[in-house]
Amino acid sequence: MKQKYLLFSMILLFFLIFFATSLSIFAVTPNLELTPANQTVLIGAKGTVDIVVEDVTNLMGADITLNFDDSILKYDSADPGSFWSPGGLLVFSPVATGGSVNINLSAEVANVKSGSGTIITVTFERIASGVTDICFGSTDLRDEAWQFITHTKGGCCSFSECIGDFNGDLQVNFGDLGIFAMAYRSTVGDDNWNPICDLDGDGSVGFNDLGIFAMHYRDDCRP
Ligand SMILES: [Ca+2]
Ligand SMILES: [Ca+2]
Repeated sequence: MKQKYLLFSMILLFFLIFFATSLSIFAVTPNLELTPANQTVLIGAKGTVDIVVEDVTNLMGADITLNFDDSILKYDSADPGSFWSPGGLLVFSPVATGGSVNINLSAEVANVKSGSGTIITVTFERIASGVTDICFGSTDLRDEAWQFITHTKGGCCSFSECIGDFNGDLQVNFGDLGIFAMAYRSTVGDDNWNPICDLDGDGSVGFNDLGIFAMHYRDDCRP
């Protein structure tokens, strides 16, 4: 009897592990990204950031906050992205306060969409010098039944005057290498995490970022 119980428990455990594994393999969690990860925007110029959703099912509403340094960037405008076209949005309401912009949107029932694409584009103007990043604050996605859609989100994106220039002197050299080395192998939340060193915006500072940094090493962006 005891053996039978043990056997039953083992079979149950096997199935639990099997299902948990297969679920994590087949279930794709929707993700939000900011692209491009890095762009060059000089003082007085504007740069546009795409808020991209990946692998979403029946997206109807979104409430997304982006945070930025308002001593360096000024919010300019926001527009619905190509994900929603053809068709329109019932609500599209961007509100900027200090160093953050909140965008609230809702599609018509007939225009609920699935898949991947740009849901919002946001334009900022550079008003001062310095490397600066734009990051997700709170994000809320809703499906056609207005239920919360569980999702992940990528790292920040940054505006530089010179890609690879982390100390803002418009040259990419040894000083920047030191800043990069400090952040190397860090991910969001680590003590040595530094979003400006995440040049591909994937939420960690790694080999790919080193490659991008190496490509720009010795760049001189001074006017
Ligand atoms: Ca520099
Ligand atoms: Ca990275």
